[in-house]
Amino acid sequence: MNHKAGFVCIAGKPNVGKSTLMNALTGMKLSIVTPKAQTTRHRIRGIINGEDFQVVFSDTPGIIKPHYLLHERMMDNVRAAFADADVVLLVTDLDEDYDNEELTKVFRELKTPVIVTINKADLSGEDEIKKLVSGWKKKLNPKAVIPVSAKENFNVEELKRMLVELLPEAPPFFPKEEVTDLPVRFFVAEIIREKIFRNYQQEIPYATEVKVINYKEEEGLIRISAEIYVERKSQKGIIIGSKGEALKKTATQARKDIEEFLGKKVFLEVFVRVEEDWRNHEKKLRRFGYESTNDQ
Ligand SMILES: Nc1nc2c(ncn2[C@@H]2O[C@H](COP(=O)(O)OP(=O)(O)OP(=O)(O)O)[C@@H](O)[C@H]2O)c(=O)[nH]1
Ligand SMILES: [Mg+2]
Repeated sequence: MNHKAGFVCIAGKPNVGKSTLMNALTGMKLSIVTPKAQTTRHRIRGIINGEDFQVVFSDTPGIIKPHYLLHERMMDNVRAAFADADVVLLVTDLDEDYDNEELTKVFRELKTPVIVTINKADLSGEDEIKKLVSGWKKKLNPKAVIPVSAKENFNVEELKRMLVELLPEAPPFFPKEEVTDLPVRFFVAEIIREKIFRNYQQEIPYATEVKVINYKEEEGLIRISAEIYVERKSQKGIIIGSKGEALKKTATQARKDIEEFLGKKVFLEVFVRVEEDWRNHEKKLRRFGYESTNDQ
């Protein structure tokens, strides 16, 4: 039997629903989703298998102009995902202007086949979708333009079939029981970061990083310690909140989701620390898992 396998890079502007789509395509919740832009900072792989196929999806950070070294590292992660992609899935939403030359230039210059998805179709009428479909066809001449709703699971199966079709014949790249290549600790830290993005406003989520410092399986319980890093002392106060209530709420929400993710009872403790200027600090970024592509 012929076996298809390959890499699909999910890319586009921030907040268009790339992570929601990755979760819908894989049927897992590997990527965190929030209403705020720039939620995803890493390349997150999600792997799905059939008897005769394997698709390795990469969810990536939204494409932006870098203002911090952190942003440059995020864009390095996007480039790395482009580099090994067999198919690029450009995720757009209804607000997106297909005349955005800056974005379309990136995708036009790719040698890899591109599929354009118009996400959030649940929020739109047929006429608007038709206009967007023909606009993207003219602009990028992609393999296909397909309206989807990642949230409502509309056209997601069709998109998956289309992607498998475009993959080359190859044996699987990862063992068939693996669903990602990232460690459990990464996903635990991401779940905590999701709650921070949802609970705090303005600069706070963007100035925050999370790292799991201890992870220990005990009988019937997983004991986890994590550190939340902010850039300034004043931000630490905001994260903790009056009488520690804000942090308690965040930690409780995170613990519940981590329990669901791991399928086990979890004891979670979180500490808040100040790491001055971490977003622009080479070594601190490396410690948080952001490698420069020049390092590889
Ligand atoms: N109505 C609707 N909302 C959606 C859909 N897909 C995603 N969203 C919402 O759009 C927002 C952003 O979703 P994400 O999946 O985090 O977007 P992203 O492109 O990964 O964002 P970044 O990681 O910040 O670049 C969230 O509030 C989602 O619930 C959809 O199909 N329909
Ligand atoms: Mg995302």
